[in-house]
Amino acid sequence: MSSDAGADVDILIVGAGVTGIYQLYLAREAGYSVQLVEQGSGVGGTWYWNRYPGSRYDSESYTYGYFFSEELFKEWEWSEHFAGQPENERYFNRVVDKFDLRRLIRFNTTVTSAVWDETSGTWRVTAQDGYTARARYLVAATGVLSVPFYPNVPGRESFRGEAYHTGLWPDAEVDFTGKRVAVIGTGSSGVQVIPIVAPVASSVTVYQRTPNWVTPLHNRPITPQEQAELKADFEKIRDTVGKSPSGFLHQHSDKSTFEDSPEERQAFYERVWQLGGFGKIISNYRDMTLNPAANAEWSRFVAGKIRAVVKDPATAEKLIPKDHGYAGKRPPYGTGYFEAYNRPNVSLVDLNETPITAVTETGIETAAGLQEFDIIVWATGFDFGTGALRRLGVVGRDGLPLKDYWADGPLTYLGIMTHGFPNFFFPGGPHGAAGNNPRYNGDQSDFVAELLDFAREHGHRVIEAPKALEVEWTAMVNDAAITMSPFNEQSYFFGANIPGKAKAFLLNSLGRPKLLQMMEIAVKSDYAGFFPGPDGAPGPDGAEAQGISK
Ligand code: N01
Repeated sequence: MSSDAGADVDILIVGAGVTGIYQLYLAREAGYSVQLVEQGSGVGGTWYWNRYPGSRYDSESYTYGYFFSEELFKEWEWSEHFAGQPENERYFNRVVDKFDLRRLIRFNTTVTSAVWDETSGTWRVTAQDGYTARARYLVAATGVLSVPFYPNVPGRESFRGEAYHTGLWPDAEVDFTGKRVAVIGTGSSGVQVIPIVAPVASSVTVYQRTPNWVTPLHNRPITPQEQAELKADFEKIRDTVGKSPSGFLHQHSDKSTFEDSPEERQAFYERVWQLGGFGKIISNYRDMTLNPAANAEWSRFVAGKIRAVVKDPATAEKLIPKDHGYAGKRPPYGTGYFEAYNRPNVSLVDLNETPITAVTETGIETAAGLQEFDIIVWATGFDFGTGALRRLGVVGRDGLPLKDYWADGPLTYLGIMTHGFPNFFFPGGPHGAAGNNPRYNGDQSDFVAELLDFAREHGHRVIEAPKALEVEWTAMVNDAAITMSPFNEQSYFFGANIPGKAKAFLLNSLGRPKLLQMMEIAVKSDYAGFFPGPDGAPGPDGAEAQGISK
């Protein structure tokens, strides 16, 4: 189907990451005219931009990739249980080529504004290079971890050596051999980069403000037998991750911490310790994240593991978190991370003792003096959740900018739509996921695709989330942030890492079952309330029509 009068394309998608590529596939399959615009020169999103050494999945590779094509699942052989960035980027390239999607993608296109035009019922999208397009539907698949954050350190720009942010890593190889390297930040990115750089650099100095609960990823190659089993189990794997609350294959435990004796607990913890990646949360005692005493037990166990690895007791103590229990922030999964601190060329600077005062032309200055470097790695994170959407220049009904509507935090319906911004969708955005992201984001893309099909079939040209449903979902998300979420308010999930950012919860701790249940209610009600009248008047009250209390 070609686009209707007044629009260049039916659907314009922004972002060629895991979500945007899937939405593009769905749109093309459904016969819409569709274009995807991407800021980078290649596909992969996170796996295009985060090409720092050590960058890899911490979801099992085969649960992160797509399930829409059995052929793709069976033909693509991941080399490792947690594949590295180059392989992940190759995978997304393979997907767009296999399904002939590349010709629908316009690269090097940085969207600067997207303005809703009430008269034509279209979005007018403009990019930095002068590109413009009119689209009936706009899908911002811009990701939650896509706007790198640099702290405002005096003199940052004056450094004359090489400086890189993990989230904006160059394509050309960075040679660390024999170099004096500073790594600032000890989140998942810093934890991955440090052990890779340490063996080749002349020195690595880690600037740590807050330690994290790092546990082993337990990555390893996928054996030929495992490859055969993965292929044979396609349907089982697809159905398990499709139904799992977290989107992983890890089994949930139905036991609570103190049902076991201390000895049984120790044995249980040792078994959980051996699980890959997020198994340490999902398959742990079911009360581990929410019962403070249970959380303290597991955290103590992990602290013991850290002390057993790090030879210098003072360094070990600095590496053990004291301000939050396990999963109070998003825990990194590492390979050889704590071991790196046993190397004579790796040192730790505790920024609580000696804060950074400036970056100079030659290095980093703290209260303890200046240390000179050849390379500074900024592993300082992202403007999570709303960062990309608030920078996209989205202006909705009555000229209202999205960044103003969300000034106090995002207001969303299912983390997919926001009232006052018709025909605008952001699967994979804030309030959506809390687990294996591609699975949640895929649910949201499916929801968008089905909603568009319904609108097309029934002749609706304007789709808008009813205000009442947005209020309902946002309140549920915010309540669950207090009652169901393990995350500490200092976590970036509350926007706490960005100076001046409104403190608001940016994830969805209600879990996937709730998300799916709410989607089903909307579908069964024939999307009651989603289709405003021809004059822009709101549709019927969606919450009432869907039987949801306000
Ligand atoms: O970022 P982060 P990240 N002075 O925000 C420190 C995903 N991911 O890029 O904790 C000094 O976690 C900050 O300190 P503090 C994953 O979801 C996945 O590492 O704010 N330090 C912290 O140590 C992950 O959670 C993988 O006190 C400053 C660090 O910088 C998310 O991306 C791999 C500072 C930032 O840590 C983000 O991870 C990588 C300052 N002014 C990333 N400001 C996988 O394994 C900040 N910091 C799949």
